[in-house]
Amino acid sequence: MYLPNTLSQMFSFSSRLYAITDTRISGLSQAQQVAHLCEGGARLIQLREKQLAPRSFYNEAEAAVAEAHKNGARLIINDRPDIALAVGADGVHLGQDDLPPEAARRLLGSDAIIGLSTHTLLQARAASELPLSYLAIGPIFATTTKANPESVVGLDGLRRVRQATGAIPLVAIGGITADNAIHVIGAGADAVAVVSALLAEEAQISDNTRRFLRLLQVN
Ligand code: 3NM
Repeated sequence: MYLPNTLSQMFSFSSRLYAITDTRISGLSQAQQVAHLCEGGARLIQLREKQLAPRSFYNEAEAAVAEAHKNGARLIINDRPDIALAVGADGVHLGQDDLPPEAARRLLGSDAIIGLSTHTLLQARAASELPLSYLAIGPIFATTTKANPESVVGLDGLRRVRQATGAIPLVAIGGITADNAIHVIGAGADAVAVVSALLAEEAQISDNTRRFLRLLQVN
């Protein structure tokens, strides 16, 4: 069964900051990262885990979702709809090679937040037809956080994606810092997804988060 995209499946970015965890960069557990990000005011967080076996990821995700929900934040699981479902997360973020969005939607239901990574105008245009809550485009700028990143999209590329994808909420990712975030929003992103500029120094995670949130209060 193909589920057409509907407005109810879309997602309103009440905050323009979409924080993403990385245990390698932060040196912290998933739940610890979520706690620091929430302390700084983050209310939308993605758990990104590329190394752990599914059982360990499940355990980490269970603790992280409890921490997020205690703080009124929504938690999205990267790559794994099964783990998102099992821990009661708010949704899943899929890559181009993960389960198809239609299948994740069937598993998680119409209220789940489901996002998809895209890296080209063609992929973004195709994604805008799928039952997604948002689509992500990146890398906007060069990044060392992701292994083998695709070609840089740039701000002009982001503008073209914005024009080609209609009303679907658009998240920009890759190389976004406190210095360039406002230009990314100006080029049409509804939110910025950020890893290293939030997490690079453990003692600074909540301050960095506050700084981004202050910067992004654009109307
Ligand atoms: N996905 P940072 S770029 C996880 O292009 C991820 O889809 C990307 O990390 C994509 O904020 C990226 O440290 C890394 O650059 C983002």
